[in-house]
Amino acid sequence: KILITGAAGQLGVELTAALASKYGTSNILASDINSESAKKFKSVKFLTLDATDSKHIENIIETENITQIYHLAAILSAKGEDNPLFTWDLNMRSLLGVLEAARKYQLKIFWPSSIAVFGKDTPRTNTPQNPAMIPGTVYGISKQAGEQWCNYYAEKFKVDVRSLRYPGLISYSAQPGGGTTDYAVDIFYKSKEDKKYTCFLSKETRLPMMYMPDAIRATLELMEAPVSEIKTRTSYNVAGVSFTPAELAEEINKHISDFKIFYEPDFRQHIADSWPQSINDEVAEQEWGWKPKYDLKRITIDMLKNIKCETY
Ligand code: VAH
Repeated sequence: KILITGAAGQLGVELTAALASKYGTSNILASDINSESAKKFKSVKFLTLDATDSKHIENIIETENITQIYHLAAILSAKGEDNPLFTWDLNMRSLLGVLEAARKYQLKIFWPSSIAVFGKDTPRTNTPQNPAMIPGTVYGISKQAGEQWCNYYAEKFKVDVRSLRYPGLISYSAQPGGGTTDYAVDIFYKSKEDKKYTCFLSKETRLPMMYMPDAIRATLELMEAPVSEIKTRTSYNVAGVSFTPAELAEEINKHISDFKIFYEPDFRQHIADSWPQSINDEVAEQEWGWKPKYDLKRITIDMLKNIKCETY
C-alpha cells in the first residue's frame, strides 16, 4: 500500500491518480496538510497529515500497512525565499522522518529532487549528472542536502529510495504554487482568459521543462525498474524540453493569434539565472531507459485543449 504526502499539489494530484489506476484505489492513501484538499480525491482515501509529524506517519504506516511512500510535500523555490528557515525545516525534517521510517519498516521511497540543486558554478547547458553544485535558493539547498541523505540511507541502511531531479512541470489538472517555473503554466490560463500575460521572467530566459505525462511516466518507470539498474541514489537528471518565454508565446500565437506577452522580471529572474538551460540525462537513459516524448509543440496543443478556465 502506498502513502503519498503533498498529494494535493501539482505533481501529487496526477501521481495519485496514476498510482491509483496502476495499483488499484484501495492500495493508495493520499495525504496533505490542507484538509480542504480532501475534495480533490473522490475514489482514493484521504488523510490530513503534516509531513513533519513523524509519529503520525509511523502510526499510519502501522495501521494502514504502508509499504511505499511518495514523499512530495515541500515548499518550492520562490515561496521558500520568503522564510528560509521555515522552508529548510519543513523540507528537511519531513524527508528525514520519511527516511527513518523507511529504515525502520523497510519501505520503498520516492522523493522528488529538482534542477534547483544546481547553481551559478554549474555548466548551464547540457548540465551533467554530477557537476559542481552550489544552489542559490533555500529550496535548492534543501533538495541538494536531501539528495545526500537519500544516498546515505541507501548506502548505509540499504533503503530503496529513488529520486528524479524534475525540471519545471507543466500540467492542467492542478496548478503549481510558489515556483520559479510557474510562468509556463500561468501563461496558458492567461492566454485563454485575457489574451495577454505579463511574465515575471525575461523573454530570453531558457529553462528546462517537462510535460506532466512525461514526468508521471518517468516516475513510474524509475520506481518499477529492477533494483540492480538503480545505481544512482542521489537523484537522476531527467530532461524534457527547454524553451524561453518568447518561444512559448510564439507557439501559443500559432493557436491564439491575438495573444500578447509582456515582460516584468522580478526576484524570480535571479533564481532562474542560476539554473541550467538544458539537462544531460544520459545516466537515466543508460541505467533505466528514460526517454521524453513531449516537445513544445505537443505540450502547447495539449494544454490549450485541456485547461479549463472559468471565464472561457
Ligand atoms: C520551482 N518548479 O520552480 C520548481 C522546480 C525546476 C524548479 O523544482 O521551484
